[in-house]
Amino acid sequence: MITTQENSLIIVPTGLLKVTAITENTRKLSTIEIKLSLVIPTYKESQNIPTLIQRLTQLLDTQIPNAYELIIVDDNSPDLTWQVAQNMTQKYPQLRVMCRKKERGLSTAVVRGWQVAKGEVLGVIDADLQHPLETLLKLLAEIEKGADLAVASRHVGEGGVSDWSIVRRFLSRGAQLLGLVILPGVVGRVSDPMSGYFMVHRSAIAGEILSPVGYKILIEVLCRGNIRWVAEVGYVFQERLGGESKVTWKQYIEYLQHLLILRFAK
Ligand SMILES: Nc1nc2c(ncn2[C@@H]2O[C@H](COP(=O)(O)OP(=O)(O)O)[C@@H](O)[C@H]2O)c(=O)[nH]1
Ligand SMILES: [Mg+2]
Repeated sequence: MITTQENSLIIVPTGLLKVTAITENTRKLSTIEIKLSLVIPTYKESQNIPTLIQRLTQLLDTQIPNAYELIIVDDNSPDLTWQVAQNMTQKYPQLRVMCRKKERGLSTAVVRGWQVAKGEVLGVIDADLQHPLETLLKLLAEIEKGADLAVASRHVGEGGVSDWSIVRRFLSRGAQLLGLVILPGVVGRVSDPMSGYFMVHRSAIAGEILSPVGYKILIEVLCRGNIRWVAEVGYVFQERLGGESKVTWKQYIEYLQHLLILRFAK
């Protein structure tokens, strides 16, 4: 049985992972202009959603009131993350929720979210509060200055990681190095190609068929998008608020696969 609550979820786009341009017609038809569409991919993040949404809206309401939307794309999490989010939509009308049942994976979730987005600026942020929210304003400022892509980086300026083990630091840098060897012209354009925290101008990816594998949506955007100007903003990667990381060895294998697919696509 489909409940009314499920009915008000966003319909999941199907077919190619392609973001469309905003036409003059759609612009004229929409009553309010959305500047920023921020996608939050989730899997088993129910503990973090209330704090995340409350803090995000508090921040964005002071800066760009009524000009943003938050799009949760959940992969039918067994802890009912989508439902926790859906229950908040009355209080937070700028919050929209998608629950995917047929597709899985972080990167495709992000693109599916962008496909239903209304904004000119498309962003992504983790749900676990590891990405400091204030950085959003700096990223948006870079896009407004004219950047096609603004990446939050752990390796520029004040950036860093809070208290990562040696093993985790090694794996992260190793993955970056591997990327530099396989796809130097793409991975070498940013100091933190592993970042999952960035904004891209819709026009830079509109019409491109994206086919990301695994976790690293930024590499897909850098490679297939029409990115001329890249800006970077330093940030310190925080500890998770609640729940746990979904990263396993599978994501490292998928990363390698993704790099190779892009290498031969070029
Ligand atoms: N929709 C969706 N989201 C995911 C998936 N895997 C991870 N996420 C979300 O992506 C973000 C980053 O994942 P996380 O496990 O915290 O990665 P880490 O920060 O690198 O340890 C979080 O908001 C996760 O809930 C997935 O398969 N599908
Ligand atoms: Mg995380």
